[in-house]
Amino acid sequence: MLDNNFKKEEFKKSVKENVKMLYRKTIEEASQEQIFQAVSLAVKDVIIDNWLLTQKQYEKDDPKIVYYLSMEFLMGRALGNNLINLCAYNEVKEALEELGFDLNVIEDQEPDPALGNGGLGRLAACFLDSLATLGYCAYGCGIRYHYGLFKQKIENGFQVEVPDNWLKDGYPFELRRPEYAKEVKFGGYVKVVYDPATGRNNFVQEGYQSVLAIPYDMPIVGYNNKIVNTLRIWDAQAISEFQLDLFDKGDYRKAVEQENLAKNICDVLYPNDNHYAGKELRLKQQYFFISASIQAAIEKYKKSHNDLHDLPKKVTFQLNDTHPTMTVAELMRILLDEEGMTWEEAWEITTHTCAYTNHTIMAEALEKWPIELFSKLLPRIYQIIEEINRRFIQEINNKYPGNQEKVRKMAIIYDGQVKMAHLAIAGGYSVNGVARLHTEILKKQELKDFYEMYPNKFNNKTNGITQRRFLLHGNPLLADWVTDHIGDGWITDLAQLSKLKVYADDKRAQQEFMNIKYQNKVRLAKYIMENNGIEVDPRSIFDVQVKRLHEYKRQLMNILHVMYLYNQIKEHPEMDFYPRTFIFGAKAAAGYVRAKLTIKLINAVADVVNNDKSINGKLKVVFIENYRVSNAEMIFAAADVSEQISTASKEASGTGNMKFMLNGAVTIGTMDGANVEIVEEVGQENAFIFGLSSDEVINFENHGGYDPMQYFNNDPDIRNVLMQLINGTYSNGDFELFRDIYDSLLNTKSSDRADTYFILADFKAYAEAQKRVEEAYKDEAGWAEKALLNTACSGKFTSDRTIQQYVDEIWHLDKVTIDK
Ligand code: GL2
Repeated sequence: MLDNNFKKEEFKKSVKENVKMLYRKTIEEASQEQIFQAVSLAVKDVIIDNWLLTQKQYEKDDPKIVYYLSMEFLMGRALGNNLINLCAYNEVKEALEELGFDLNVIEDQEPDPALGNGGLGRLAACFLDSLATLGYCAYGCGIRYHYGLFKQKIENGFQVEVPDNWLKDGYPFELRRPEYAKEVKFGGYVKVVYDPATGRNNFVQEGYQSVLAIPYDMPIVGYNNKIVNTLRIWDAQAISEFQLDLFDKGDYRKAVEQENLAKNICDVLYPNDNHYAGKELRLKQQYFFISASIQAAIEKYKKSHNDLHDLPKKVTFQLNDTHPTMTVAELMRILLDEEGMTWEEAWEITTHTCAYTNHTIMAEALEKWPIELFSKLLPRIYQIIEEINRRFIQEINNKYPGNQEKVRKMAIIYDGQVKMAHLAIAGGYSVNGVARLHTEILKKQELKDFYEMYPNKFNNKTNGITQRRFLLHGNPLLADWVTDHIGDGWITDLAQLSKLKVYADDKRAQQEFMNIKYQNKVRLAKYIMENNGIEVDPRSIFDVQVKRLHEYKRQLMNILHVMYLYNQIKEHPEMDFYPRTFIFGAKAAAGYVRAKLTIKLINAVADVVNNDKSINGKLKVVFIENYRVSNAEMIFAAADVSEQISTASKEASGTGNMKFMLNGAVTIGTMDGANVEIVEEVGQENAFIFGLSSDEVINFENHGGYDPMQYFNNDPDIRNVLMQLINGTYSNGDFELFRDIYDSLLNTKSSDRADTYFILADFKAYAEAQKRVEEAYKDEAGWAEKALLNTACSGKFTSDRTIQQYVDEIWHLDKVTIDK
C-alpha cells in the first residue's frame, strides 16, 4: 500500500537533495551512514506533515490526553519502524535499490536508542506504538539520556561495558523545542509568607538552584492512520547560560553549581533492571523530568480550558512503576502554591488524575528514599509528602482504630524513609499489575493491606507487544505468509491470527511455516558466524533465552542443564540425541557481580562444549554479544524453543515470552507471569511447563523448609554438575573462579538463604521437560503444529489489546481520526 504522501520519484529526489545539502556530496560519494541521515530526513519530512495534521485534529477535537510518564523508553531503531507504520517500507526499499542501496544496510546505520533497560522500557515503547495506532492522544514523557544502556562487549568470556554515545552523529528523528523549556528547582529552603489579602500562608522556595529542562520531541507514527503522537524527552541545560547577570552579581559559586547540576542530570541511564540503587542523582533525574512534564501538561491544559477542577476529565498521568511517583507531589505543589487551591481541592484533583502501574514484586526494586536526602534536595515536595502522609495515617487510624501494625506497614514515611509505592497508591485512582498472576500476588501478598483498604483501585492489565515491530518488521517472511493466508487485518487486529488455527494440521501449511523458520534460522546462523565466529547448524533445535541477566530469571539453571546434557553425551556417546543449539543473550547490570560471573560461566561452557570434536556438534552454546532491540527482532524470528524459566512468582509478566510465541516458538517455562496466560491460550499440550508453582515458592519463602543440600546429596547428576563449578572443568583448573556460584546454591553464608531462586528444586523437572521438548521436536509434523498454533493463539498478547483495556478501564480516552 502506498501512502499518499509517498511518491517514489519524489522520494529519490529528496534523498539526493538531502545528501547534497547535508554533506555537499553526490549520492555516489556518500557513505552508508550519510545515506541513512538523508533517507531519515526525507522520511521525517513526510512524518512532520502528519504530525501537524494530528496536532490540528487534537486542537479541534480536544480529546482527553494520557501522559505516559516513564524513566525508560526502549525505542529501538526508528527508521524501519516508521516506514512500516507509514506503509511505505516496500516503496522505499525499491527506491533505494534503484539508487543502489540496500534498505537493511541503511537501517543498520541507525544507532539503537537504548533509553531503557529491558521489559519495562520496551513495554513503554510498544504502548506508544499502540496508542498512536488506535488513535488516542498520548504523550510519552521521559529523559534524553546522553548515554543509553551500555553496549556489551565480551572479552575473554567476561562482559565489558562500553558507553553508548547514541547522539554522536546526531539523531535525525528528534526535534529540539527550546520554546517549551521549563525551570526546575532543587534545594534551598521553604519560606512561609502570610498573605493578609487571602488570609493564607504561602510557601515560597528560596535559595534554590535551577536547571532548565529543554524538550526534544520524537514522532510516534501510528499504523496507516496519519496519526503522529509525541515522545517528549527532556534534556538539562544550565540556567546561568541565560542568566549571565549572576556572574555580575558575584554569585559565581552558585552559577558554577547550577552549571554542574545541569551537566550531570541527563548524562546516563542507570543500568539496573528490577533493582533500585538509591543514588541522589537518580532522585534528581526523577524530579527533573516529572516537574518539567507536569508543568508543561498543566500549561497546555490551561491554554484551552479555564477550570483546573476539570483536569481529571481531560488528563491522566500514568506512572510507569514508582519512578515517576513524584508526580503526585508535584501536581499538588502546582495546584496549591501556583494555583492557590485549598488542600482538599488539590487532593481531589490529584487523586483522580494519577494512576500507577506496578511492575515487580522483587523487594530490591522497591524505591525508598532516606528522608534527609529527599528533604534536602526537594524541600517543598517533601513538605507536601509529609502532609499527605499525616492525612493518610489519619485515614488508616479511622479505618483501623488502634492498629499500629497497619500504620507501620502502610505509612508513606516510616523508619526515616519515603516509600514511593505507598505514595503512588495513596495518591492515585488506579493500581494495576501487569499479568493476572502478578496482580493476584499484589492483592494477596505484597500490597495486601492496600488492597483491603482500597479494593476498587486494584485492577489487572496483562502486558502486550506490538506486532508491527515484532512480526511485520522483524519477520517479513512469516508476516507475508500470514497475510497470504488470512489477509492483512492482523496488523491492527491481532486476534485475527486465530484464523490460522485451521492450518495447524495442514501438511503444506506446516511445511511452509517450518521452512520460513528454517530460513530465519539461517539468517541468525549467519549473524552468529559474523559476530561470534561460531558455526551453528540451522537444522539443530534453536533453544533461546534472551533477556536481562538476573538470578530470578535463572539463566544459571539453563547453563547448568547444558553442563548436565554434556555430561550425558560424554558418558553415553551412543545415546540418541537431537542436535541442539543453546543461545543466550543478556546484559548484566554493571555492578551485579554474580550476574556477570554467570555470563562468564556461559561463555566458559561454550568454549569447552563447542570445541569438543568428540560430540560431533550435537551441542552448541552461543552467547550473543550486546543483546538489544535490533538483534532481538531477528532472534525471536529464528527461535524454536523459548526459555521462560523464572522462579514462579518472580517475573511480573515478561514480554519476551510473547514475542517468541508470536513468531512460532514453543515455550518451556514455569507457571509465572504471563506464561500462565500464554499456556491458557495455546493449551498445555503446546507448551512445556514444569517446576514449583508460585504458591509453593511463596509458601517456602514464608514458612521455610527448603533445603537445597538435599538435592546435592541425593542426586548424583546434580552433584556432578555442581562439583564441576569448583573442580576446574570449565576454568582451566581454577577452583575459585565459579565458587561464588556454587556457594550461592549450597552455602547459606553467601546469601540469606542458599539457592534463593530454587534452582535445585526445579532442576530435575526442568531436565525432564527438556527431554519432552526433544522428543516432541523429533516428530516433525507434531512440532510444526505446535509452532503454528503458538502463532495462531498469540492474538491476546498484542499491546493494542492492553492499551484498549487501559483506555476502557482506567484512562477513558476519546478516539481520534484524522479528517480526510
Ligand atoms: C518488569 C518485569 O520484571 C517484567 O516481568 C515485566 O514484563 C516488565 C513490564 O511490565 O516490567 N519490571 C521491572 O522493573 N522491569 C521489568 O522488565 N525492569
